[in-house]
Amino acid sequence: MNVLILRTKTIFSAGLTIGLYLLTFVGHAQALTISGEVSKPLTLQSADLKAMTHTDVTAKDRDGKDHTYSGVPLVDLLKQAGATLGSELRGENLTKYVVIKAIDGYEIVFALAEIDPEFATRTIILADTVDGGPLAQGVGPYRVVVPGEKKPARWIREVKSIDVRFAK
Ligand SMILES: Nc1nc2c(c(=O)[nH]1)N[C@H]1C(S)=C(S)[C@@H](COP(=O)(O)O)O[C@H]1N2
Ligand SMILES: [Mo]
Repeated sequence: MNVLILRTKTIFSAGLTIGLYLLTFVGHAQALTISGEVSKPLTLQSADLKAMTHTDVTAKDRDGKDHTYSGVPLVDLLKQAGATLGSELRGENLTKYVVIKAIDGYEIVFALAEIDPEFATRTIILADTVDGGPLAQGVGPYRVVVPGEKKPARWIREVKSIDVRFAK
């Protein structure tokens, strides 16, 4: 009887361990949602992002060394979700902004016009690799990289969602 309980416990804790490992893995393969003021709300898996055209951004990190981030321009992600960009970015659509949220609750904002290449001179990306490899745990799987910004405070780590809103 006691042996049976012990075995059950062993099997249970083994299952729990495997479950936790799987969770870590699934957590790293985090999906990205794009929602709000868009015509086609989306959930992208890491394979979907990987398949999209990437742009490189080289910038200095906290270590003072150059690192090359590769990622999908935010404009392409938002276009895929049907955000009002390009010729549609005028009038009241210019009051739209994008809220990007991270797993730890950190949030940052860009005006839609900061992301549109007809306005912006820089390309903001959602990076999925740095120097050819995946982003570190606690940074990735996705991080926003903003070229030319003096402070990296909007380089939001562990991005989980992008929400387009009207400022009214
Ligand atoms: N998810 C998340 N991203 C974040 C932050 C945060 O607290 N949470 N802090 C920001 C701030 S204020 C800075 S200065 C940079 C620091 O980036 P680093 O840790 O790569 O140097 O990350 C930014 N991205
Ligand atoms: Mo910061």
